[in-house]
Amino acid sequence: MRIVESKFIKSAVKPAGYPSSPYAEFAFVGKSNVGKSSLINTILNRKAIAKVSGTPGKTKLINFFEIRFKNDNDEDGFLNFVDLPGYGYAKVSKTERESWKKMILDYFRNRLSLIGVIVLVDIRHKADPKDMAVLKMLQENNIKFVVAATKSDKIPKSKTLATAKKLADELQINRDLIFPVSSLSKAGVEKILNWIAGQVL
Ligand SMILES: Nc1nc2c(ncn2[C@@H]2O[C@H](COP(=O)(O)OP(=O)(O)O)[C@@H](O)[C@H]2O)c(=O)[nH]1
Ligand SMILES: [Mg+2]
Repeated sequence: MRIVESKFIKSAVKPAGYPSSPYAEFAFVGKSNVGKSSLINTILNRKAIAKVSGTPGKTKLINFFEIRFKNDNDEDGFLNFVDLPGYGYAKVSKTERESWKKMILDYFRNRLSLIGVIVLVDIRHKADPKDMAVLKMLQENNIKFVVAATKSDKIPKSKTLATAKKLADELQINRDLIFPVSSLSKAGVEKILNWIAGQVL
């Protein structure tokens, strides 16, 4: 799969606001600042289609993007990418946490075109119960997922694989479902795109 072009479609909060696009959809979810917007930009070869923020906890909307790609036979195909609002920012109130959870669960349960979710975790951090709660939501709703262990450029290359495996064990997921990635060095980013391609092609 080769990305040809991508464009922002719209932001939404509730299912009524989701775009009525029929394309297979992939969503990116993870804690604020984990690197969701950066990974989307890197996969799409764009500098800032998804807004990268220095201030965590800023994106409170579900952002939809439309992607045109070429498959291996050079035929056109379309996908949607979704940048979901981040979680786990220490300063948010209980009410905000609850509304985040409702927004995400509504999305997981109501978005019929949703094919798979990329869950991002920082490769330097221990398994976080908040990430595990998201993985549980996905498993309970039979949604396919893969975990991108982000910012792999921040740890020595020699430790990347072992760290990712350990993280998979802590998260209680199959070790095949975790990929170390870096939006800075672009390491591993192709693996995420290949996983996406594998779900639709
Ligand atoms: N070193 C490094 N920094 C990253 C990487 N990805 C994102 N960042 C930085 O982490 C911060 C948050 O990134 P962002 O994509 O906005 O995270 P989001 O809140 O999950 O969307 C920004 O300062 C990025 O420059 C990465 O792969 N390596
Ligand atoms: Mg973001």
